[in-house]
Amino acid sequence: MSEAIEPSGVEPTIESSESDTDGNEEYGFGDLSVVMGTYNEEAAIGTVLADIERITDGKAEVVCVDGSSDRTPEIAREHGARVIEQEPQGYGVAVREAILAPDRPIVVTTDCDDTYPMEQLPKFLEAINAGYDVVSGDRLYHGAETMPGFNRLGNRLFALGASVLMGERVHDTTTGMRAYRREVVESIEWTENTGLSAELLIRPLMRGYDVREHPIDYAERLGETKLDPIEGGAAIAKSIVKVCLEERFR
Ligand SMILES: Nc1nc2c(ncn2[C@@H]2O[C@H](COP(=O)(O)OP(=O)(O)OP(=O)(O)O)[C@@H](O)[C@H]2O)c(=O)[nH]1
Ligand SMILES: [Mg+2]
Repeated sequence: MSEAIEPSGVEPTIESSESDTDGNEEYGFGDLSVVMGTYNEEAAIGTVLADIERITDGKAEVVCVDGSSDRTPEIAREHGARVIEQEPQGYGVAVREAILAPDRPIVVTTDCDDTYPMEQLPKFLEAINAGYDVVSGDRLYHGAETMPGFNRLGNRLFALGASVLMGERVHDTTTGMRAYRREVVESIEWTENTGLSAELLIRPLMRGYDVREHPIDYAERLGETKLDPIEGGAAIAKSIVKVCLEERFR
């Protein structure tokens, strides 16, 4: 599934949605909400939000579900982001709230650690405009050399295991950067916490939504990780098995 997206020849429109000649809706950056969980990310948040602003010409809405005790929420507000305060309860609790908060038709998730390339937002939007329901950033396609080796191996194994259980090859189940049509995130009940990222790929795929993996670069993290690799890895493995079985016998 992981191939570069065919250039459609149509640049995403910057303004909000317009109909093309076939009557299909063509989304622009004004239709986009970029959402993230933020937990003590003051080393990265300024860069991440400035990148989103620059790439989308200030048109994308940004939503941060924040559990920080540092200056992260102040910096987010200075950049015009909407900040939803939440006690820190883990990645998935924050990101579930973040994906369900916006009213805009396209929701993009990212981490607030400067690892994901916001330069790829136009390509993600282009793939949605080409008809995909979910566009998933595949970090492993280009090697993800900046990812800690243990995490890289774990992420490859998660993708392999999920592929076997789903009967469909996927390459990166745990990526934090994806675009979703809002109806996808609203029509499914999300149950996982650390494993939410895998769940957000597996359930739509197993329900027949059009999902596309799009290769992305992955940069070294700014600031401290919020994930314990062993404990987090075990939780993700458990989520993958549980979610695949639930979807298979649904
Ligand atoms: N609000 C909130 N955000 C969280 C929580 N846990 C993690 N996050 C955020 O979720 C995102 C993902 O966490 P990361 O620490 O980047 O986890 P990771 O991507 O698996 O690991 P590395 O990027 O390699 O450190 C980051 O933006 C965190 O700030 C939480 O309990 N509450
Ligand atoms: Mg991260």
